[in-house]
Amino acid sequence: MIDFHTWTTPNGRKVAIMLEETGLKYTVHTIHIGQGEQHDLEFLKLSPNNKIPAIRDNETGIQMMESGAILMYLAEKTGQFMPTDERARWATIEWLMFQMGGVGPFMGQVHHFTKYNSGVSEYSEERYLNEAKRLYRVMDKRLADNEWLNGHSYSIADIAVWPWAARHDWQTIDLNDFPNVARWYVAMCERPAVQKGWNIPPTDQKIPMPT
Ligand SMILES: N[C@@H](CCC(=O)N[C@@H](CS)C(=O)NCC(=O)O)C(=O)O
Repeated sequence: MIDFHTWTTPNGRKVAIMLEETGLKYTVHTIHIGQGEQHDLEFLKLSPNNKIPAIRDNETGIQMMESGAILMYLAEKTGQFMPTDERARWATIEWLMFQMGGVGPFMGQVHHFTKYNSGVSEYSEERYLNEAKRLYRVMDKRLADNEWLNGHSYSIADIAVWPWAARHDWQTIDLNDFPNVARWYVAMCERPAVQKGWNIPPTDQKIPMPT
């Protein structure tokens, strides 16, 4: 059984989707980040960086923060969503790192400035939205020739990126401008584990669909 500490955000949803996809048994512990619960001392023991998601695997005693590391751990534990072929495995890690170093941090800033603090800093809104658009172009090119980001099969790289693309409405991004991303996005929306993972913890938010 895995203890899963999370909230209704893209980084939390990556792990929720992975847990649903793998069929692992888990218990959800909500950390309401808007109410500062990420700073509770008990949570800090699990996540020294004060951020969700974090897990404790009661089978191995391993506990961990950082969503990318957690996805790799769960992939290794279950032998799922990380190809064993050497090239495909490294391509998966490559695109997972693209998410961790680019998509997450920069799109997170778009949410901060464009969605929540619009009008505070025109420079920041423009800078981060331009970078987000550039990242969507990179993905669109990749997905023009590949069904999945690693060029091989559905993997933790797709699971890591999708929850960020699922905020395209917050980012003022029209997915129709990125038709290959839109095709990939809709294919993922059809997966039951993605739909379930979106709703962990339960939320009244709906998965935004391209119009
Ligand atoms: N690199 C971390 C980022 C985690 C992260 O930014 N989590 C956000 C929610 S999506 C959070 O807990 N924010 C609370 C805070 O910053 O106080 C990961 O991928 O796990």
